[in-house]
This record gives sequence, C-alpha cells and structure tokens, in this order.
Amino acid sequence: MATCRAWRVTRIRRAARALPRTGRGSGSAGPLPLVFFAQHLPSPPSLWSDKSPLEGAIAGGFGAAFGDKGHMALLLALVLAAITAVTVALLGMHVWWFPPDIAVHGPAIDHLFSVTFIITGVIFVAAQLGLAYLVWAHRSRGDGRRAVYSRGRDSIEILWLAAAAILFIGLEFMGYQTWARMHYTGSEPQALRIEVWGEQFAWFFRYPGPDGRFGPVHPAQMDDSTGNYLGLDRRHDPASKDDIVTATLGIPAGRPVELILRSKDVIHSFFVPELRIKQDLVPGMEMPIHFTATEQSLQEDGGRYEIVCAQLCGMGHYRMRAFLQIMTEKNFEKWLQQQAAMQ
Ligand SMILES: [Cu+2]
Repeated sequence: MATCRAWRVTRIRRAARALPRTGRGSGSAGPLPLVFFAQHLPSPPSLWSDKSPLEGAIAGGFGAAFGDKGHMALLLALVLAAITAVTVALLGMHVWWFPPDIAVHGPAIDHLFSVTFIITGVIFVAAQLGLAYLVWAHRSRGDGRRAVYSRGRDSIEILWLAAAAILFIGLEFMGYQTWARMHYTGSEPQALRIEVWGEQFAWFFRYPGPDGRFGPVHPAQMDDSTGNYLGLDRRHDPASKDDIVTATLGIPAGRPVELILRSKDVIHSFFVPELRIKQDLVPGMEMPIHFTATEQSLQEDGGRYEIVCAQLCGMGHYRMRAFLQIMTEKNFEKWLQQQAAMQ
C-alpha cells in the first residue's frame, strides 16, 4: 500500500513539474495539490481584450459619453463608493430595522445581531472601497496595454480562508450560548404550557385546562366544519374534557411560557418578530420553544402582536395569521375562563 501511494505522489509531482509555468503565481510555494489543480483550471476571459461587438459598443458608448483615459473607471469607482455610502447610511439610521423587543431573551439576540452586523459591515465597506480604489488605480491609461490575468498567491488565499474560518467559528461560539438557552435548555417547571397548531391556513392554540394535561388527538376525528380542529374526543378521553382551544394566543406578561409547536399537514413557521422567535412546525414532531414576555410588552400596541407563518406553505400562505395577546396575570385568568366557557 505504502509503495503504491509513494508511486502516485511521485507521478503527481512529475506531472506538476512538467506543466508550463505562466503568470506570477505559478512559482509560489503553495501546497502541491492546490498548485496542480489550479494550473488545470481554465483562465477566465480577459475583460479588456477580444471584446465582443456588444461589449465594444457599450464601452464605445460610455467612452463617448465620459471621455477616454479612465473616466469610465472613475465613474464606476464613484458608483461603488456611493452604493456603499447609501447602504451604510440606511443601516446606520436603522431604516427598516427590528420592531421593539418584547421578550426577556430579546436583548441577547439583538446584541448578537449587532456584533455580527458591525463585523461583517466593516468587511463589506473595506471590500467595496478597496474594489473602487482598484478599479480607479488600474484603469486604462490609453496606451494600448493589455490586461494580464493573475492567478493570485496561494499563501494569501490560505490566509484569507483561515481568517474567514476563525471569524465564522468565533461568531458561532458567541451565539451558541444564547441559542442553547432557548432551544436546548428546558423551560421552567412553572411555565405555562400551550400547544400551537398550524394547518393550511390557520393557527389554533390549546391550553391543557385545570388538570394540566393535554388529551390525545385523533387525526381521524379532525374536522374543521364541526369545529373539532384538533380531533379531540372529549366524551371518551378524560384529559381532553377541560382542554381549551382558541384562535388567539393569550399569555400573561412576566410568566415563563412554553409553546409546543405541532403541524397538521405541511411545514409551517411560527414567527413573531417582536418576540425574536421564528421556529418551524414539522408534521409528526413536537417542537418546544420557551420565552417570557416582558412587562413592557403590555404597553406596546396594547399587548397585541401579529403571529405570521414564515414558511411558504401553499396558495393561502399569505392569510395564515393570528394574534398574540399579552395580558396582566389577572386579565389572563379571566380571559382563559371566558374561552373555557365557549368550548
Ligand atoms: Cu403556513
């Protein structure tokens, strides 16, 4: 085996040595396989030589409009810089930004988002301005020189790749704890448990009632026309007798809530931007998520927030919406009793 491998390596090295050496990068001391495969890649076509008639006409038109000798390069560099400036200004002024946060875990999510955004934003600005500068610095001087294709340097490319890997792994570690707190750590024992059911194209919410237990669901008995949306058999299943099914998700502020997401048909996604929660509902699975709504959530918009489906789930996807109503503990108990009386 060892002899066979050594023979293959020798053959590859010989083949690499036999390749014609063109361009600046070919002599660099990169890893052998990288050099070998990179030298077999076809060179991209030159942008400035062998123009097609259309390219020639476009370049000629711009040349006539902006003059020759690099005015077009200046225009392109300015457009790049302007796009960068407008993007940074829109994001810096928080145009199209997040809605107010109403969950206890919200600030941690927003912080992660801001840190990620600042790091990637600095890279974005540097890359765009660098591109604008290079377009200007390497413009046509009108002396008929042809552009030369450069393959780059393996060492610098490996450095970039390593830096990007460190950056993304670092961001992942930063976000992991927040993610784990929301998804891998169970809810508090005193949390209010509510099932959230998605179907094409409506939401239903089930509370376990005074016994604290959800009754079993019988898919064969699911019938929207009779109002038995979840297929409950209240006559034969004792745990189903006091279950409360509602069209609005009512919760008390300041109390931990655990939602158990379930789907009747296809994949849906429970999304409340103000809660900073978006989670898929997968048929056949129970997806638990938990959160606590802040007391301030009562002040914003009367405690009423839209729940939307964020997964394209069919023709009526656009109308799959419901409302989250946050109440004081006292009002919540009253509301739940009213809902129980309507079952
Ligand atoms: Cu949906």
